[in-house]
Amino acid sequence: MAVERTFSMIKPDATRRNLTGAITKMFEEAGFSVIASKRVWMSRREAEGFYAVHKERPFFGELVESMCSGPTIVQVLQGENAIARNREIMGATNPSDAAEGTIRKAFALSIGENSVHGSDAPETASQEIAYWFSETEIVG
Ligand code: YYY
Ligand code: MG
Repeated sequence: MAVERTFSMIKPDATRRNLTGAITKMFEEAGFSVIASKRVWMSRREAEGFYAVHKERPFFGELVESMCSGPTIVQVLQGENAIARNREIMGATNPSDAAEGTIRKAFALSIGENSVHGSDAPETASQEIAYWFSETEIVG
């Protein structure tokens, strides 16, 4: 299995509750290396651009509102099979469907305030990493 990089974000509902360390620890304990990390309070425009794939969905307005409601931590995680494993560790989008031991099961408040984002495929991982980080900010 190849070493991959994926984009991960700790959302405002989680930074607000001081869960940055607890969530990062769960990724590190699962074997990921945090090879880039910064705290960003995104603008409406940045949030709309980041989630552009969802712009026709009924929840888009609320999603953008919630992503702009406080600081986020954007990170690049590196590890074996990182893209799929990050999704497993996050758990299902809706916390009521999330498995025991996942981040969303432990911390998410609702489907909209579900504490973490992770890329869903190699193409989106590359795009999302490049959306938030320059090459010099990533130290592998
Ligand atoms: O990739 P993931 O975050 O698990 O779910 P997506 O289907 O890509 O949706 C992105 C984001 O939108 C989700 O994390 C919360 C929000 N959302 C929502 O508020 N209500 C929905 N019914 C679906 C998604
Ligand atoms: Mg998604």
